[in-house]
Amino acid sequence: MRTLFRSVLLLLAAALAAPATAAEPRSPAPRIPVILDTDIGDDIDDTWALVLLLKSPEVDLRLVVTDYGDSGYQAQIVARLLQIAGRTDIPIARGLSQARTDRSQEEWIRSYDLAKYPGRVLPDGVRAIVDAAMAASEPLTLVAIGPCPTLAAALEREPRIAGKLRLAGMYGSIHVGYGGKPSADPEWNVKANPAAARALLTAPWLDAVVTPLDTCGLVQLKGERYGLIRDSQDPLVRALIENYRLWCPRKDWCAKDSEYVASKSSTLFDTVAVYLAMSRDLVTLETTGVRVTEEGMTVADPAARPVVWATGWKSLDGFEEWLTARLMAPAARR
Ligand SMILES: [Ca+2]
Repeated sequence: MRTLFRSVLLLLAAALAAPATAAEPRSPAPRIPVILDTDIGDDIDDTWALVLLLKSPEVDLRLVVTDYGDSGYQAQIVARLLQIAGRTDIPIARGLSQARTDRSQEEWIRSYDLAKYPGRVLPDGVRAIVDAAMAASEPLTLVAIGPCPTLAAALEREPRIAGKLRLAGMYGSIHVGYGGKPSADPEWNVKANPAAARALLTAPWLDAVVTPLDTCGLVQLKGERYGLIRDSQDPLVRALIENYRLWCPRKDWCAKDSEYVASKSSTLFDTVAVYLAMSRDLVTLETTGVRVTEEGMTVADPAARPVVWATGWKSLDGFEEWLTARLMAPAARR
């Protein structure tokens, strides 16, 4: 009963967090047009981030670009999730395929035939990014949550896209490393492809806000909040948890703990970039340029182009509550 009561409270919270369109039918809040660039199919947090985008009424998801993976495998995961969400209107673009062997969500798409997907799957992710940015009559928000060779190639092919896009990304480590360690680490998205991260973090975007490990590395749902997500009957959230259950045994640290998936999420790094596309209310910010080293460090450099870094939480608890409420809410409209 307590759980039911809490579900009702969370749904109420989600409703209150939504734009006030019901009260103001003549002037609905404009939605934020978003391009997602994701290395989905490796760490499971990208799947959480995509579901979060699909659950966010503020967002108008215009394009999903797969990056830094086997783009066919990645497109299958995105396609199946969009189909479950009833959002096959959102085009998928295949990024530059990398020779990567990580296919830890493969079981989930093993019998899924991408050729039968009713939506559009564009073969050239670089072109799709350039075309979407240059054709837009308003600034788009680029949610970038993985190593980004496809994005870097798009910037090289058409540098003017930077002037059309706002960046909300998950990159680097400023003061805090993995697991809250009080010194910076080479963060995966940067370390995997430092040249691409350097291109991304120094491009002249309209606006750039990034969650480094300092904030995103601390997000993990546990206890009652996680229990609500784990037990949700919502088709999209069920697909998310199904993916998580299949993914966990493919990661040694998760596989060795038989209670892990039953009791908590993994670290949900990428969900914070999705949040930053909509709001900065729950974080504290620092503005600095960074130098990206070959080892994948992001070192403050006042001479570099400034980026806004979400280096602290005003309320991590508030974020985790918001995230839970969002995932428990019905999927956003088209
Ligand atoms: Ca990612």
